[in-house]
Amino acid sequence: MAESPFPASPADPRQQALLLRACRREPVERTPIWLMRQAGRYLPEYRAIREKVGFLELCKTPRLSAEVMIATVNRLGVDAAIIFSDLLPLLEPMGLDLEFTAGEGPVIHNPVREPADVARVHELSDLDRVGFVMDTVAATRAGLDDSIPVIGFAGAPFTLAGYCIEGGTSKAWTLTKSFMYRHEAAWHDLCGRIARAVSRYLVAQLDAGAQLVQLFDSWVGCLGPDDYRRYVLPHSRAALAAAAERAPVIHFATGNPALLPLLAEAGGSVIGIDWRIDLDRGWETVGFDRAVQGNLDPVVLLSDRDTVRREAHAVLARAAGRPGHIFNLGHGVLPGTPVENVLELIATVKHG
Ligand code: 1CP
Repeated sequence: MAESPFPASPADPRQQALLLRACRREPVERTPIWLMRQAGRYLPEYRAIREKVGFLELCKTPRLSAEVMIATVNRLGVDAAIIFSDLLPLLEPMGLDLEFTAGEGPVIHNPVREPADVARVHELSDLDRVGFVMDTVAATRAGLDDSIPVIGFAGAPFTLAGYCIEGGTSKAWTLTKSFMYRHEAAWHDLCGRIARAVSRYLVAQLDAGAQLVQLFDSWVGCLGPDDYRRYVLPHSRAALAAAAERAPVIHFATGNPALLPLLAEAGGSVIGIDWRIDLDRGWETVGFDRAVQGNLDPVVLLSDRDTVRREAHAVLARAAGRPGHIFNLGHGVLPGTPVENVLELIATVKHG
């Protein structure tokens, strides 16, 4: 486990980026930082673009998507660019009818509610219909310095199955969990289809020029460990395996720190930790032989600059200079976050 399967190639300057060295748990001169949802509604420049272009249309216009992330990275001075895209466009070529409605977020007009519905979730053999994502990866890569890795990403099987079944977002994911308990064979069939699609999609993003990928299991924290092991772990493992042979993989979830050792078991060279557990304790359960990412509460960024500095130092103190810490929030930047607090956080992590 301690040995990295992807040794640094000194011939490739991109592999020497700070963030990639941290993924490999090599010594670094300072902790790298990037933020989930670093390009979003809290930025006035982003809101100005969104006044002219719908969200899905923006995702499907690689030149604009790349521009949004490149401008954000340059403005914030973060150490990585995640591609500007979303979890859900992958579901469209699989047969789900997706719309982003103003104010309400994603809606799937033909949700999976009965076991028989799983048959209309297509295997994704051909990635052409999400080719715009690979074009976004390539355009983002082309617009940034070698020192800034480009992160590709996908939703994890549980989280994507959740949107398919609920037909949108949810607080408790009750329809999803009851489908899982009532129709176990159909659940595994659905998650198998999604895991195979995600696996191909992550590899295609690496082929297009991403240096690493992140798997977002944003809502799996509504499960306990036994259910994670039975219903989720095999699918997340299958979704990650092919990408993990090629590049670092960040495996991220929120909501239930008791799942951390199981996330690590499913795979990922870096495990994402949210704020519901202290970073050092979370890291211990993951194993100090694995890199971790996290874990400032995004709500801290709704406070003031002194509090932001204090809380950032608290996270760094818990990381205690061990190799393999990537600074991030425990979840995405919230709309309404003052940009000056985001800049203060980044300056604190970079310069103390
Ligand atoms: O402009 C808008 O109104 C759209 C807001 C927005 C943005 C900026 C959405 C809608 N998605 C995104 C971008 C996005 N989404 C990125 C790009 C990088 C960045 O902004 O820096 C990434 C990585 C995501 C991933 C994503 N989408 C996740 C995983 C991360 C997380 O927050 O857990 C999830 C759950 C989604 C679904 C999604 N996308 C958007 C909405 C409103 C939702 C629903 C969230 C929910 O279910 O409550």
